[in-house]
Amino acid sequence: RESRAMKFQRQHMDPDGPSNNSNYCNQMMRRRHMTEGWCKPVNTFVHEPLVDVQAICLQGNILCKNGKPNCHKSSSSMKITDCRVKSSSEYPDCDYQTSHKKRHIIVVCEGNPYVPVHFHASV
Ligand code: UM3
Repeated sequence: RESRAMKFQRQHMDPDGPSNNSNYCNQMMRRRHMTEGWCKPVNTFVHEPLVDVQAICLQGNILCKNGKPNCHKSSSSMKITDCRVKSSSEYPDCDYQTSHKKRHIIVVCEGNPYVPVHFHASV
């Protein structure tokens, strides 16, 4: 079955992206299986090498909102795309707004090896 680390990569990693079109989120949210059973409301894709995103687990240790100490903030800003479901979207026709940004990202890391398992926020 899919590990939490693999799930993070499926949901949040697109190192070679984005293809610059406004349909990016509609295509990617479907291709990465986040439109099955519901339209996942908010999801961020990161356009940086996997090793650079994994390295965030060794950077700035911060408290997560739940009080746990395993949140980490990237020391540099990263290329990301935020996908947000439109209010007019109706399952199963999931319709997303695509926003390209450069932000610091905060991920939750777990396990051995200690790798990203959850996308927390961008700041
Ligand atoms: N989420 C993003 N980007 C944001 C905020 C939230 O992808 O800027 C995702 C991460 C969580 C979900 O999914 O929203 C609920 O917080 P995940 O645990 O599968 O990564």
